[in-house]
Amino acid sequence: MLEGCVPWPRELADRYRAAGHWRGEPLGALLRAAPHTHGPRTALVAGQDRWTYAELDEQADRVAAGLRQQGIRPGERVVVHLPNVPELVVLCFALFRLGALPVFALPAHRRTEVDYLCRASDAVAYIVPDVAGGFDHRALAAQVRAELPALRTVVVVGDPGHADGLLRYADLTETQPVELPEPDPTDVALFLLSGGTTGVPKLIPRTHDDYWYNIRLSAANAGLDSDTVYLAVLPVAHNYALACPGVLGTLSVGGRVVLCPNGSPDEAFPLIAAERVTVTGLVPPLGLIWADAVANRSADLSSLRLVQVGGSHVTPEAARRMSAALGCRLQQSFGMAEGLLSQSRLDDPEDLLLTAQGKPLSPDDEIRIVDHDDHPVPDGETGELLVRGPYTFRGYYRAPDHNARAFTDDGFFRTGDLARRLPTGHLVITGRRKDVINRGGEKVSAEEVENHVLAHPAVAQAALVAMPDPLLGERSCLFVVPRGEAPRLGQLTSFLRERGIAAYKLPDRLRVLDTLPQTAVGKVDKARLREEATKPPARAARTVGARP
Ligand code: OOB
Repeated sequence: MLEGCVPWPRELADRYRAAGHWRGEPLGALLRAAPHTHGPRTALVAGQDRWTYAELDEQADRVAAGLRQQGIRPGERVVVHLPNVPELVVLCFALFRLGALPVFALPAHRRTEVDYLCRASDAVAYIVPDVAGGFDHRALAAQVRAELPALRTVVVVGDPGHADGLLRYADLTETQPVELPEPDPTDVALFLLSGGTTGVPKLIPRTHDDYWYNIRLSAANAGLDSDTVYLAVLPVAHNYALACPGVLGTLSVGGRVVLCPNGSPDEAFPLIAAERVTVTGLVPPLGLIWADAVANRSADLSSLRLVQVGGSHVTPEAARRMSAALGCRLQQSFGMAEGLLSQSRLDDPEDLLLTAQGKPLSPDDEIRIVDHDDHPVPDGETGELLVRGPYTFRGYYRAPDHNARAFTDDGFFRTGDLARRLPTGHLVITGRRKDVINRGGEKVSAEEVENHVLAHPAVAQAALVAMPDPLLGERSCLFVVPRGEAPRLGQLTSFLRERGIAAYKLPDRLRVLDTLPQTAVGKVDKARLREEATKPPARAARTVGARP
């Protein structure tokens, strides 16, 4: 296995193979199998453009050859930073076939995250759009490249502009396909990013074998088949829309993928009507926006059969509203880039569907729910969710110290999520032990933001916590102890923007205190701060001794 990655122990790997979970097929073949049966069928729709399976397959071969001609070799890492454009799907297969390893950055990521991802993965190439969401990625790419000599190649999808040495994606597609050695299916196929536990996001290696199993399981659980039309609303660079079942799940069964540039009803509803979309995946805030929008316009959503909702907590009431407004079945989806997927079954009774976050997908998902000492809690009680299984990774990339804490001695991953298990095997996710704010599905590592805030000269101490929000579920509240005059929120967010971090990480609210409350052992008392964050500022100021 790639250096810096942790393999499954032999006994477990043998078991997963014997059970037929791991089938020894490289992910590039996921599309290759399809042309025989689905060749002339439409695989991908983006705007006015449509690709058949055969065309997509050929494009992937050409781009694989083109990347190889650029000197990119099997096992090397390529940071892919694209919005929902067809080139992202082609590149995904091109890299799988070449055996080079995509590292998927999220569209919202900016200089700091990209710089970190390139360094942490030792990337040799970086792939960007020209302009996306009003942001010129070419300038960012040129800057990152100048600072990182290991980054040999920058590819621009669209117009490379005038910066030196940026390669046109269109040139890659001109290359004649070449015969390429097949990558080892037991080895790493791609890297996903963790939602963040401590500090910067960690890299999660996923193998061909384990990811394909993830794709197969979730496609089957959502009842996908060649009549499926999947609308990719969330970023395809994220595991949920990529493979749970998402784009790869749909293509694995010969269905059709429709790319949506963003999830607003204005964009999505006409596409649903025009393409007769049957399945999509949303985060809860978007589900609520859609539910409200349906009432106000005459959209034809009658083709929708299943809407997945996941990525952050959904209340039973919100789930009920979405399902009623969208007029189709809901599927709760609790998942993580690290592996485990827990999803509702198509035949779950209504109450379970609304109140539980589904059931783990594989019979070989081993679940433990434990107390602070790693002892299993009594059945039905809440504890931290630990997991081990055929598509749950065994270690973050090049992170042995962190891995020693993130896993038990017998290889169970500590998810940092709090859960209880129902007698039916369904999981109810009740909260979180990890220091993360889940902003409607976008994960913000408190420590990462605090570290940036601490670099501001006016800040002596900083703590970021979640505060409840009716739409997003949570927003972030930053508590600071100033040095001298207190900074304003606008000053801090401008400062953070200048440091080049993704906009969703910017604090939503600022509270200024004289001191941060501490626990008995002298750590910042975040539970107390979370409580304070819910109170009106004046009362909070009195309780924790903030400045007048
Ligand atoms: C998905 O993946 P990530 O890696 O961005 O985030 C994982 C974390 C989980 O550990 C949990 O804290 C939270 O996001 N989460 C949920 C949830 N789904 C994820 N919390 C409550 N309810 C849910 N339904 O977010 C992801 C990956 C694949 C499929 C779906 C979501």
